[in-house]
Amino acid sequence: TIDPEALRRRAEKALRTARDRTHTLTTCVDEPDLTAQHSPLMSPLVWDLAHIGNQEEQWLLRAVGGCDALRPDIDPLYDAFEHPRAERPSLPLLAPAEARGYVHEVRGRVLDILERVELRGAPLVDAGFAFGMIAQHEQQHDETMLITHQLRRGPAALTAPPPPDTADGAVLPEEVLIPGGPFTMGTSAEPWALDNERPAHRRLVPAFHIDTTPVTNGAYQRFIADGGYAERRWWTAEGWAYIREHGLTAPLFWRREGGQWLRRRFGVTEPVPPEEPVVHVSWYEADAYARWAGRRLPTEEEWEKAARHDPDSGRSRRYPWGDADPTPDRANLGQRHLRPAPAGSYPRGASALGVRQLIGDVWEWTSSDFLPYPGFRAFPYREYSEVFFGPAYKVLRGGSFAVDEVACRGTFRNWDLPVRRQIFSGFRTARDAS
Ligand code: AVJ
Ligand code: FE
Repeated sequence: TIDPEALRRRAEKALRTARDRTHTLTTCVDEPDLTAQHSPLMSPLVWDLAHIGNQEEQWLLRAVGGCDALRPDIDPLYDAFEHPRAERPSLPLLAPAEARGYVHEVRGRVLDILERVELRGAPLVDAGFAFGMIAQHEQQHDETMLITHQLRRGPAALTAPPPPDTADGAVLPEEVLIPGGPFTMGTSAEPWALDNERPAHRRLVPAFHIDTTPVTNGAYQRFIADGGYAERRWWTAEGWAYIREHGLTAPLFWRREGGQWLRRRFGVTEPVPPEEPVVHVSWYEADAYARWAGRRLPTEEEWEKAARHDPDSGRSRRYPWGDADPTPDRANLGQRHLRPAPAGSYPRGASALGVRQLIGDVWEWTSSDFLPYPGFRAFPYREYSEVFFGPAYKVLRGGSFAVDEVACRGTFRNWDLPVRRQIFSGFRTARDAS
């Protein structure tokens, strides 16, 4: 058990870190850019802003604090299930100044509640869960807003230094053998783990090989140059239909000019760097690449075993490197750098068996459908995970440069439709050991 004062400070810091990022993402463009819809796939930035405040109001002021609703009238506007993203610009949304005032008002009251509520007992407050959940929710929308920024046309609004050079000069093997046997998947101990990560359970995973690093732009270019997008045999039936219908020939934001690949990233066009992990590919493209390479995507349990299993102790760690929280020398997280680091970076973030960059850089597609673990219980609301379980959604693991550490760990599960590629999605490949 953690000292209640330390828990309060941790919750306060997580909320503050999220709000600082939200502030940057919603003040770096002018009013018309906040209320515009930059892509039918995304909400206007000002919707995300007020939705962040509305979720915080519902869970921390009303559910935890027992307060009356501050703005019950706006609940339906910011309910993600009532209005699909494409519809949101036509709603009577709060204007930017009103939205800012609203989230500020909610936060002030939340900090008062955090000082007086006992962070023990009922599952919603135990170990500060609801505060952690809301910090994660805001950070997830900060990633969503960064995607909106990437889709936005026009000059750069955000800048960040490139990732530090952490390469250790080691000659890395292409792949790492993960021995067969049981391991513990999921968690019952991590206090702020969300419902879909629970409970911890044993899984038998046969031996397999997994790429030491995510697949790079250079490797992906060889797939393109080899006619990967033109050859039916690498693709599933759905994947082939999808790339044909949309005329896809490269990752999103790439363009061929003068014999080289260029891409637009946060308002700047640059040559595609061959050593960086590929990003903005759909599950269909990741799956086709793996087949072309004579390999396959890892399953979700293979990914988690590679990331957490310590063969010496037999236990599962919180992160590849151990149980300590992420640090800037171990993983590229938190929008500190607005790009993935070159493949092979972050030796200090390697797993027990030497797999690198499992946490941060790019989300990694797995072959698995998004399904509940044995013993799953929806908490605290069915709409977080449960309504998405089934074959429509594929699981992504490991977080990206755009995810904050509060919403990223060895057990964290993300999911999306296999057609999606505006997200910061990459992948690595695997093969059976037999
Ligand atoms: C877990 C990233 C799929 O953004 O749709 C945000 C997170 N849930 N608000 C999403 C979420 C409710 C969710 N993902
Ligand atoms: Fe949300």
